[in-house]
Amino acid sequence: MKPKSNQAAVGSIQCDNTTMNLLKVNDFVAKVIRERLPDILVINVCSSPGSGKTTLMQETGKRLKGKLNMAVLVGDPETERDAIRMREVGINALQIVTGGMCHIEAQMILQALDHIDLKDVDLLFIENVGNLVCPAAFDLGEDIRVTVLASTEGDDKPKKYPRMFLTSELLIVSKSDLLPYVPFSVEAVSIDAREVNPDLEVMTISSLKGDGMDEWCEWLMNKVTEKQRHLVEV
Ligand SMILES: Nc1nc2c(ncn2[C@@H]2O[C@H](COP(=O)(O)OP(=O)(O)OP(=O)(O)O)[C@@H](O)[C@H]2O)c(=O)[nH]1
Ligand SMILES: [Mg+2]
Repeated sequence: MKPKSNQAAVGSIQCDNTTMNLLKVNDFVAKVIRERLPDILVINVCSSPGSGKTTLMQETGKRLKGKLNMAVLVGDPETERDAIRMREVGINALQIVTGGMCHIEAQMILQALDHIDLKDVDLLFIENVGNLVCPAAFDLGEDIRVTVLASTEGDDKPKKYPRMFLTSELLIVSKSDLLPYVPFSVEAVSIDAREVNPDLEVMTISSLKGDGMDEWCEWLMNKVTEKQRHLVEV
C-alpha cells in the first residue's frame, strides 16, 4: 500500500501550491477596488461566528446617523439575515451570499460594488464571514482591518490564529458586559496580540450596553477624515 501521510514518498508528485496563485489574483482585484474607492474609507471586519459584528454595525449606524454616510457589504455562507437586520435600522446594506465559502474574496466585493449605491458614502464596512482563519489571507481592498473577539471566546486566540491579528490594525474585545462572568483577561489578550502585532490597537466594547461605543465612533470619524485628507494631499 502507498503511504498516505504528508511525508513525500519517493517518486511522489511535487504539487504546485495553486492557492498561492489564487491569492495573487486576489491581490490584483483588491488593487482595482482600492483604485475604484479613493474617497471612501473601507473597513474589513473579521471574527469568529457570533462575536457581535452585525450588532456592532447596527449600533454604529444608529450613532453615526447624520454625522457620516455609512454602507455595509455583509458576507455569509447562506441567507440575507444580516443585511435585513441592518436595513431594519436604516443602514444601506447588501448581502453577499458566498454559497458555503468560508471567507469573502476580492472578486465578490468587486461584483457587489455594482449593486450597492455608494453615492455620498464616507464609510464602507465589509462584514466578513465568521471565521478567524481564511479571511485573514484575502485582501479585500480595505484600508483597515478590524478583528472582533468576544469575551466569551477565550483570551488565547491571538497566538492560535496569529495571521488574523497580524494583518489587523484594531482588535475589538466585544461583549465587554459579560467580562465579569467569563474567564477572559483583556490585559492578557492585549499582551498576546501585541506580541503577534506590536502595532495593534485594542478597544473594549459592549454593543449591547453602549460601553466603548463613543471611543469607537470617534476613532471611525478620525479615520474617515484621515482618508479624505490623504485624498486632498494626493
Ligand atoms: N452580551 C452581549 N451580547 C451581544 C453583544 N453584541 C452582540 N451580542 C449577541 O451575540 C449574538 C451574535 O451577535 P451577531 O451580531 O449576530 O454576531 P455576528 O458576529 O454578526 O454573527 P455572524 O454574522 O453569524 O458571524 C447575538 O445574540 C447578539 O445579541 C454584546 O455587546 N453583549
Ligand atoms: Mg453577522
